[in-house]
Amino acid sequence: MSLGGSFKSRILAVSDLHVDHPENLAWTLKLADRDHRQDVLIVAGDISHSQEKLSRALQSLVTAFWKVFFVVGNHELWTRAKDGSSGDKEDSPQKLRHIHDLFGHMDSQAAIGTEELAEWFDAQNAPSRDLLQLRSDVDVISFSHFLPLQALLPEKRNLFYSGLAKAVGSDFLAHRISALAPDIHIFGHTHFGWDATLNGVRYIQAPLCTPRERLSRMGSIILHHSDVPPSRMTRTDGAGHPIPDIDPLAADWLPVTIWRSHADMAAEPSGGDWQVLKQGFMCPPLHARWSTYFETHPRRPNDVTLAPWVKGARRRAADGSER
Ligand SMILES: [Mn+2]
Repeated sequence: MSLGGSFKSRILAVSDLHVDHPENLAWTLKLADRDHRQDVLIVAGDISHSQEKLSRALQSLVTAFWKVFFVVGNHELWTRAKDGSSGDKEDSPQKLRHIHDLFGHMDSQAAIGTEELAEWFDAQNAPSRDLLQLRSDVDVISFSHFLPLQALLPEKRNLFYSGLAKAVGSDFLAHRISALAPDIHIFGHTHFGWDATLNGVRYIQAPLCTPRERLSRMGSIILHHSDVPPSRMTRTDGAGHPIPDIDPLAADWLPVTIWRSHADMAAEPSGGDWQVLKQGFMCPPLHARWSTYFETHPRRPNDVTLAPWVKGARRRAADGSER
C-alpha cells in the first residue's frame, strides 16, 4: 500500500487487546471516537478467543480506521475458555479459516505439533514474499503476534511466570524477518512494553494487557517518549521501579503512533527525534522498563539467581500454602 506523496497518514500499533475483559472492550470501541479515517492500525494478535467478541472489536476498528492489519494470536485459536464454558466445536486451524473468511482471505492448510505449527503459521506469509522486491523504495513495517527472538523477552530469572520462555520465539519467523529486513517489526504475546533495535530492525511491542496486569505491573507495560514529564513517574513499586502516576485503566499511551507520512508531519510538526525514512518518519525511541534495561545491562543466560521480586513472590506463595 502506498502512503507517500501528499497523503496525511499515520500508522499506529497495539497488541493483546483481550476484549473478554469489559474494560478492554470499552477501551477498544472508544478508539472510534477519534478521527482515524486516514490512519492505519496494526493489531498484533490476541483480541479474543471468542469469535463474536473478535468480530465486534474488529468491526469497530475497521469502521474507524482507513486500514486495519490484524494477525491472529494464540488466544484467537484457543478452542476452550479458561472456565471451560466455551462451546467451541472447531479445532484451531478451523477457527483460523473462519477468521480468514470473516475478512475475505482464505487459505486452507493443516498442521499438528509444535514445530510444524510454527512452520505452518509462518507459511501463511508466503503470498507476501513479493514485498521483498519493493524493499528499496518503501518503508517496510511488518508484524507478528509471536516473538521472532528470545532477546525480546526478559530473562527467565526475572519472570513471575517462568514458563513464558517456553512459549516464545520462532526461528521460522526470525528467518523471514531477517530476509525482509523491515524498518519496524511490531509484535505482541508477552505483555511487556518493548522498543529495541536488533540487527538493524526496530522491534516494538505496545500491549494493552489485562486490567489486572495494568493495575499490578503498569511499569513494565507502558511505553513513553523521553519527554514524558518526570512527575508522571514519581511513585515506585516494591522493586524500586517507577510507576506512572496515571489511571491504569485509561491506557492513554496506546495505540502507539509508530510512523507518520511526510505530508502528515508537514501539516502538524511534532517535537522529538522522529527519524526520517523513505516515505515518512519513524517515531522517536520509546522507553519501556525492560527494553530500556537491556540497553545497558547485558543478558546473562547462565545466571540463574532469581530476581528479588520473583524470590519474594515465591516465598509469599510458599508461606501461603503452608497456612
Ligand atoms: Mn496476549
